[in-house]
Amino acid sequence: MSVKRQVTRGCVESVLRQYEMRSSLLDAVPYGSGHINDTLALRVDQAGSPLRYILQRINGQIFRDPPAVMENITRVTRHIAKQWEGHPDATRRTLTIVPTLEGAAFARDERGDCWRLYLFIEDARTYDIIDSPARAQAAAQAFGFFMRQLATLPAAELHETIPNFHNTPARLAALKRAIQEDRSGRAASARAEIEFLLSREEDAHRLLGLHHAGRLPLRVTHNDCKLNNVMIDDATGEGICVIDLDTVMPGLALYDFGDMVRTATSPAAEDEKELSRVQMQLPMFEALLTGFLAGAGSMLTSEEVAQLPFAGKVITMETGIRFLTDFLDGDPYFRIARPEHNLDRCRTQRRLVQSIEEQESAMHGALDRAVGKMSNMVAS
Ligand code: ADP
Ligand code: GN1
Ligand code: MG
Repeated sequence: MSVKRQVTRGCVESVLRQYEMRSSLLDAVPYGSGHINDTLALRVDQAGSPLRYILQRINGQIFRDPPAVMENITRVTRHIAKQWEGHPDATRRTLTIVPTLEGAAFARDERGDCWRLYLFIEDARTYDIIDSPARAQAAAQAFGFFMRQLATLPAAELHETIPNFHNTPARLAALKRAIQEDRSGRAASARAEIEFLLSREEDAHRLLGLHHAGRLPLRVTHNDCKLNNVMIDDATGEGICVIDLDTVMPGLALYDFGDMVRTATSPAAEDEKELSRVQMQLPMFEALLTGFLAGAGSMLTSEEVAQLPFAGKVITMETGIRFLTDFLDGDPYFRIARPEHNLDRCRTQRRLVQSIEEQESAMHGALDRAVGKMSNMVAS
């Protein structure tokens, strides 16, 4: 089981000693709502005025090779930064790693954990729940464009930071193992969720099956396209910067699009207890399609486009499977704030899968409309 460690001021100070602004820290506060790493917003005194940074401790239990993660992030951010060279807003269009005094992309604390420092992207924010189709479209366009910007980065140059990350059949096998072991004696309380997820085995295989049949290409993908991983500009509403780059590695475009469907089409939080609030809203889905197609442009193959309505279902299942596995194993992976947190999260995923299944044909209709809009734009 993983040990969840506290971030102490001493720990932050020992890291900051390795950076140029070491003596000017005003304050450091926990930031964001991620489940894996620890994020802090720092304010430092820069010649009399405060300047913000993001400081993150990489979760070494989950990312077993943090230097490889940072090598990937360095490659990816440099590749994107080159494409923005000369643009007045260049430093808000991709993450900028602040190097240590020795020029490294990360620092280690006395316990050996790795930390990284980024410039703070000001006048923009992330949303855990998106309430307007316009914002969903902006976020999806940013993720689509991100994939297009990385199309020229050779996949072989990237490390696989978590092997089999979006291998849904392997995730299902892990769930079966967890049910069998029932380490925490919790399986009985999750009967309905177990049954629901185990009965969708065929769906779990579809995208990887198409990939193995040569019908879906491997690309450089983000692999964690949660809506709160894109910064939306406060003034323009544009999705300006894709963040949280730990899992950028070779993958399938559909898992990226699917995660947007999972996190942007429902008005409820991922851990909502009132399940009647969880639903796939078609206007949001259509906005995601429009944005993603505009951002990724013509790089998507016709098979990828055809599978867009299915993508949300498979990753919502997969995420439900992961939450449930973690619940059965005693919560070693995802950060929790209450004992049944992972079970609650699994239940929202289950409800969302049902909602998607109820609306499959309407989702195909939305795809036809979005593709039609794109071709009209290209033709005119
Ligand atoms: P996690 O892996 O825990 O989700 P993220 O990298 O997504 O961590 O960061 C958590 C939150 O911190 C984000 O949702 C975002 O609001 C904020 N954040 C991250 N990087 C920056 C940045 N460079 N500038 C401003 N805010 C940021
Ligand atoms: C984790 O770190 P965060 O909150 O962005 C997880 C994703 C899950 C997500 C579910 C490395 O993302 O894969 O989809 O939680 N990241 C990792 O909310 O496992
Ligand atoms: Mg995040």
